[in-house]
Amino acid sequence: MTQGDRRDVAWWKSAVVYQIYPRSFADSNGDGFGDLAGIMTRLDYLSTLGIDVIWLSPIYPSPQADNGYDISDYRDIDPRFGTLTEFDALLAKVHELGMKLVMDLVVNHTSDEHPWFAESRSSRDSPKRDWYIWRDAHHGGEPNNWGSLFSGSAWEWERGTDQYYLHLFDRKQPDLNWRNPQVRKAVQDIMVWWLDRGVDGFRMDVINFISKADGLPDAPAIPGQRFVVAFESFVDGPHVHVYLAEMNREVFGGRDGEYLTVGEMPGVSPEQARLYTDPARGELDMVFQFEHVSVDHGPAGKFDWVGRDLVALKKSLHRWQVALAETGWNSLYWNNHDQPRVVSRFGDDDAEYWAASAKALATVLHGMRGTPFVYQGEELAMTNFPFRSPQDHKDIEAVNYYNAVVESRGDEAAALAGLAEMSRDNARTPMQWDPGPNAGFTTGNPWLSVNPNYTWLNAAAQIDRADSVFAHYQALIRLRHELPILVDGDFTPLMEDDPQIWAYSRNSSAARLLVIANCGRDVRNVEIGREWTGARLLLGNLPGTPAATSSQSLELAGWDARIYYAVAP
Ligand code: TEU
Repeated sequence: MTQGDRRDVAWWKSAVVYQIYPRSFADSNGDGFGDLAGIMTRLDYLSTLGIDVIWLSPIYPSPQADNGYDISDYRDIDPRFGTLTEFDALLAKVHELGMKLVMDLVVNHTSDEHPWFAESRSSRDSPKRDWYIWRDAHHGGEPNNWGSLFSGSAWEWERGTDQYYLHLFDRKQPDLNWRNPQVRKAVQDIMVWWLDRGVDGFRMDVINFISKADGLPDAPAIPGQRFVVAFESFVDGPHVHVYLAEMNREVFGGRDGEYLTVGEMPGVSPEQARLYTDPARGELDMVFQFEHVSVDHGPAGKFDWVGRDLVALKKSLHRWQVALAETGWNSLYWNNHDQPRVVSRFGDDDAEYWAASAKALATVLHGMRGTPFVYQGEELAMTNFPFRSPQDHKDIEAVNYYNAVVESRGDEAAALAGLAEMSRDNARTPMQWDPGPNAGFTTGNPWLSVNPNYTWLNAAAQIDRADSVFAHYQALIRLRHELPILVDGDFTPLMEDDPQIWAYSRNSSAARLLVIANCGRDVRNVEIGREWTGARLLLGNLPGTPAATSSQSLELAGWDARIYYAVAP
């Protein structure tokens, strides 16, 4: 098959998804906490941006230990966010505006306050005992050396029944036992319940963690560490493909409709991702891989931040483009509720380059093959928060980490510096709507401080300006819808070892695209080759860029980014 024939009909291949983190998006009732009624008032904004799908981070009843990623009832709405009636109205309005809505499905674990866990912990004979992962003490201590992703041991002792339960995340997030077919059936029933309500699919939280290695073996020891996160024993575990294929069959089999499934998969390899997203296997449509958002992690983990390495970043994303070219499909993302803001992380958030660098990074991501995801505020180039003290951090991961460092008498100043760069709260500060009080997010007291730059960095200042970051995202989304080559063209990396230029081409039987960006402040002259002479500028991010190339070389100003179009040779 030639490229031109490989036209695929899956609707999500030309779609752009927008992630809402409801507690920080829009507050309608002044309690400082975003809600569904608030989202309702902002749907026109999303329509104007042009996105196709909304993904809502969890809105289910939850003790909110991990901001809703600890669910205590999968079939209702947390009163903080609203009611099921409001949800139905929101969904209807989303559909009326021609968009779709995808729910967050968090089923590697539940809250410890979910009735299933209350039942499971009540006795060793409970019919739901085996719904979670219980083990006896080993030599008077934890069953193995597994560490939690949120610091400390992954095991919590339960005095009542003299056993430990496993929690890969916080102790308030016990892991479900997916080996038990009743658990899998219960999850499938939840999914069907939401699909029957009209939702358009699911984003599945850490779904490649659901199958744990036989016997839960110790992780290879790390000197000086009592507990070790045992990735090799739960990432892409022994039965995960079987569970996902079963889920797909049981939930979506025989259903008519246009659905989207995306699995969040820390530690997934391209080879595994190809299996998860091979349409012939019937598991998932796409996955969120983590390689490119780990290139600035140091040997001691994410808070051991080592700064930007553009070549490593490019090579990582390029590797995924190539690996999933023939089979499978990529998601494309810079941001979500767990990642620091991209303009601060990989761009340049000093005033002079703030807008240009945000647009440049958006350009190189949206020019790739895959389904782009935009996280709330990214379309405005919201930045990291100026964290100073330990009290500034609300996130459970940050708090646990800081306490663990203090406890082990580590370097607290270094811990705070790492947290400032990498804390998830960077992404979670309230959405900046306008220059009014609390950025228009709430009339009350916001649950997390608004970034002080909201006075000039806000949606109202950008939506009607042709040169805004918002307008640039609008243009990229429009191109995704209008240009088939962006969806199915081949990908060829260019100048991969250049420490400052990000460039690649896209090719189909009919056309060619050159995506090129100067990811630094210094002006650069770049040889692009004779074949691009006369190519038409489709999109640029700086004023005054000529409408076509006139020679074999380009002069790129600081953070200059362009997309050129030419017919096939
Ligand atoms: O995150 C999974 C995950 O492993 C990381 O991205 C996590 O955020 C952490 O930074 C690891 O260092 C998902 C959710 O997106 C996240 O919000 C939840 O806290 C987590 O699962 C548990 O449900």
